[in-house]
Amino acid sequence: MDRLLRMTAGAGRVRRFLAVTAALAACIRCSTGRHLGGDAEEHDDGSPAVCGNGVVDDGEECDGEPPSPCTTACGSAGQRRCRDCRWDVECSPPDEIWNGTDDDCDTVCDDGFGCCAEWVGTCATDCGSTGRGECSDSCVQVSCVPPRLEICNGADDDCDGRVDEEVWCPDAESPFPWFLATPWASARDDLWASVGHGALARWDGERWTAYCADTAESLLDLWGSGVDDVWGVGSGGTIAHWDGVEWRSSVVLRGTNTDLHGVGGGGRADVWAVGEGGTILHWDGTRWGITPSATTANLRAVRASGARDAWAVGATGAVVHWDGEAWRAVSSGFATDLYDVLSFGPSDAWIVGAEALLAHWDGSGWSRIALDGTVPLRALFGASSDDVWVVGYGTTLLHWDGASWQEATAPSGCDAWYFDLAGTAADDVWAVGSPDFFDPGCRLLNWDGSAWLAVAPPLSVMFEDVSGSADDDIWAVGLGETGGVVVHGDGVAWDRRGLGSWPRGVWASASGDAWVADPPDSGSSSDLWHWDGSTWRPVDHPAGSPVAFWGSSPSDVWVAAYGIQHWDGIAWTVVPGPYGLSFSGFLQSVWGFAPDDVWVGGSGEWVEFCGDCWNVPGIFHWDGLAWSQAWGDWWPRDSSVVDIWGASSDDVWAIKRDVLDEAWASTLLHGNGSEWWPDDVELGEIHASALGGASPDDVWVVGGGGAVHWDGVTWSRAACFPGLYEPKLWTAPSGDVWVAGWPGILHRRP
Ligand SMILES: [Ca+2]
Ligand SMILES: [Ca+2]
Ligand SMILES: [Ca+2]
Ligand SMILES: [Ca+2]
Repeated sequence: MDRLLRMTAGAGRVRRFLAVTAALAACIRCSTGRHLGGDAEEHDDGSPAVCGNGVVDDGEECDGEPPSPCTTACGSAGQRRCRDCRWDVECSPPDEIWNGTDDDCDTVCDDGFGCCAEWVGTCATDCGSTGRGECSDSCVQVSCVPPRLEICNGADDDCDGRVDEEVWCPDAESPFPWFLATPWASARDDLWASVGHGALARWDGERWTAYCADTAESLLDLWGSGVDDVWGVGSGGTIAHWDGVEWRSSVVLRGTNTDLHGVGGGGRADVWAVGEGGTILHWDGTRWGITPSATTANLRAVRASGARDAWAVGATGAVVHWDGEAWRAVSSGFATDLYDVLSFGPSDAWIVGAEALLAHWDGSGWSRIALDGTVPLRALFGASSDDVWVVGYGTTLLHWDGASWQEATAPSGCDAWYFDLAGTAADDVWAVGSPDFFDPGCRLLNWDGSAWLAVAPPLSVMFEDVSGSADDDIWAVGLGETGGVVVHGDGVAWDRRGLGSWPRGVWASASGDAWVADPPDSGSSSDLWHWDGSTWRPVDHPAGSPVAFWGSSPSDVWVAAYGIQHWDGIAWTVVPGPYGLSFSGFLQSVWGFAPDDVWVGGSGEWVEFCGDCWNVPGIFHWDGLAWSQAWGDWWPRDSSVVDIWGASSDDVWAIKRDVLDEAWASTLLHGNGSEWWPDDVELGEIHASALGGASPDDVWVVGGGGAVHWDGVTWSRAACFPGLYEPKLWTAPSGDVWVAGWPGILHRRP
């Protein structure tokens, strides 16, 4: 009953309000002296227009109309009001709402809410790194997710408090990157290149930084639509994506394990990847899917000028074209392998290939450009249809100006072989060439619109060995441009000096006590140098060609040479071989655990027997009194034990390499103190040259083709290992690993 009374009372208030409003309106109208229908008469008799009478008189734009919809300067739905009988000149914006756009035209999207709706992009993480965030709630600020993998930048990217951990980072001592391939640029200060085994290098206009793409596979091509959208493809169907914050490959569903060689596209939601057996995949902005390709040829490259024009080329002259509906085979008439394609539209495309093949598509057929020689042409880049570059094996740099092809000049002294191109404009083109130890600055050139200029820092040292006594006392040796080089790292910086002519081995016995082997084949004044904490001095030793060391203390150091020799703190002496005979094989590796527990490995390159010597490849053990052969490859004798390392005398690993095999096939041997056997780990692509570890369940095997890691249970291939030639390895008790090879040093923090 009470409720009914209240409702009735409420209804009464509404009725009273309406009555008052009507009366007021009537009053206003009355006070103007007007009434409906009287305007025409007033106008006719020349009386002045009256604003507010609801009639649009001469000189008025409006009078009492409701606001009219309009589009604001910032694109939102606004209103124009009738004020003083004139329409607003400006379209008034509405209040801001949470919709992903700026409604009130203050340039800020969804201000007053937690974040801009549907926003996805880069943001600052809690630890100051660049992360990725999204706005999915009107009241919540963006939660900024840090990258999962470290970038080699001296900073903590994943916000776990550790800097550059668990990635292989190029050391500052050695200018990086060492091997450049598959360049792609989004801007003058944003150049990417693959540097092998899942590692990438990025040039920001001032310096290079190493990135990890979370894969052990090398990325064979890169292409992107912008600074925050770059794709890389590689062997085993690998597809990696850069979103502006991090590279990710493990999460990309790709639908193939076929080797992919090329990637290119027309935009962010239109990307093609091509590979073996005519494989073509397409990214539609959401997912990758297989597309019928009209060929079974191995495809090497793909380029698109838009959604309705893409070309893919490959082995034995294979060309297919995408017209927006399907891929269709287009006869090239050439039987040679094609390596790259460039398209400006359905009637303007270029291809290059083996045997100096360069041809143009005019919409109806291919016409070949006559060139001297038979060098393969490798890559194309064009800023516009009258500005096209071609590089090939050799120093060839060709330019099309819309009328003719001309040969361009590399910087004076540069005779690197240029094999790939990238660019962003007519005056910003990159050419990548082969690394050359003696011609280091020429491997990366930039065209500034008028000349090709060398850009890359010089390669510095062909590192041969690395050793240390702690993670703040590391030595590395090698060949520099002007002779032997020894560098010492204190964990912060490297100190570099010349020593010897071409040092091959180094050993840190303790802090302030180190040895360098400089074999006599390089014409050095001494084979062995000793560091006493303040200076290097040559030390006499029995003849031989020392290469590898191990020691338990400054007064117990062994050097593998032409035989094995021992330092007791005072002098070097030859240690007799097994059965009292002398070693004559070339020993390459030595490791031990105590003065009476030492292992050496050697080479069996020589197959002839000698009367009183051991020349088979093998592993020998010293028990304090004599050597015994622990393992030996009696036949064939064409292998070599190139490195030995163990966590303890009953847990020793060794790398046996087939020295006659061009691919340097290697096998990992494992010993338990009484017998040795080959381990199952696949080292085929690794070309293993060194091993080491910090504990029985933390062992690394590295080579020119990457690295594998033993965690005590399984071996796994290391992701993101920048290419190095014939690396050596040293592991600190801390778990820090240094790998030194040609032409640089990698450091992996645990
Ligand atoms: Ca706004
Ligand atoms: Ca808004
Ligand atoms: Ca970290
Ligand atoms: Ca970092």
